[in-house]
Amino acid sequence: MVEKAKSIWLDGKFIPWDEARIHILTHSLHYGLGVFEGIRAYHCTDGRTAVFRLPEHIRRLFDSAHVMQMDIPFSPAAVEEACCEILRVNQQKEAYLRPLAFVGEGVMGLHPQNNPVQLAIISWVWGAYLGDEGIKKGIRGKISSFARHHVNVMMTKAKTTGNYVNSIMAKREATQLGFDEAIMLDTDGYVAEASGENIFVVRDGLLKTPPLTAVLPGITRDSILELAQDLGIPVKEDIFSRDELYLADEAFLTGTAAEVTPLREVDGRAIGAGTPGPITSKLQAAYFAVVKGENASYQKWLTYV
Ligand code: PPE
Repeated sequence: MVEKAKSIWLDGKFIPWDEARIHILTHSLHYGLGVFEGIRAYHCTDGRTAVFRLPEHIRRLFDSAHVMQMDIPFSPAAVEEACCEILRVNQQKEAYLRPLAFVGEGVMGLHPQNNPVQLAIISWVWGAYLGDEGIKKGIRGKISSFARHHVNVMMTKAKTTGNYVNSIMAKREATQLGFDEAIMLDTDGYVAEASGENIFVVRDGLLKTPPLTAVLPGITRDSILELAQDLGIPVKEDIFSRDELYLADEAFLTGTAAEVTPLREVDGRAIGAGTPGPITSKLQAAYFAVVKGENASYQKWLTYV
């Protein structure tokens, strides 16, 4: 259960958590056209609270809305400010923020031209997405029988609510079979991403991640690519196959919720020694130092509340 906070921001107003309700005719509920973000605010080592890469997340929210032809009736600056304000109102030192733009009541059917676009921002406390044990020791992944979206079926650069039906099916399949997470191949058969994370592999010191053609342009992915370059780790954005993943020395998943979670096994094959490898551990430590405000060179990624 999500632990209730005091308020939820809805269409420009703070309302009590339990009163943030919508009508059953809300268009998005029927057809899956909504766009959202997942953002983390961290309790920094110096005691302050900082939102990680807030402008980049809000930009992606507006990009998603643009692709989906939804006009969010607030400016990006106003949404950024509302994200900070909800943390203050809810007195949360650390939280996960969920801006969600959706199509409200009006006409039904597939052409909701004049239905209002509504915007909610929810904040709740969310621990390690793939478990405390998973983030330390690594998780067990399974290649999904469900393919990731084709570029011309769902728009993968948009974080659209309906896209996640595909993720839910994959995640359910993987967990029902006793695995922690689903790893999805694209429609050409190459490794794409996990149900809610981007994926990286390491072999002979080279860090590799699939190109952005048909995966969500992850902000954690982007952060890891920049951190790796700074640490002198060679990186390459390139397609790779399922057996290349099996043969990786190291592999890990990245996402706002999942942060940097090592993969210790895929389809019953140990990845490397079956424990988080040195490059994974180095990048994970670097990521946590940055989000907690411990790295002076990366203050640019923090918005203090
Ligand atoms: N791919 C997918 C499909 C995805 O959902 C996410 C985020 C990413 C990659 C990584 O993106 P980024 O967070 O910008 O690094 N998944 C979000 C949803 C989690 C949920 O269960 O809800 C998240 O991590 O917030």
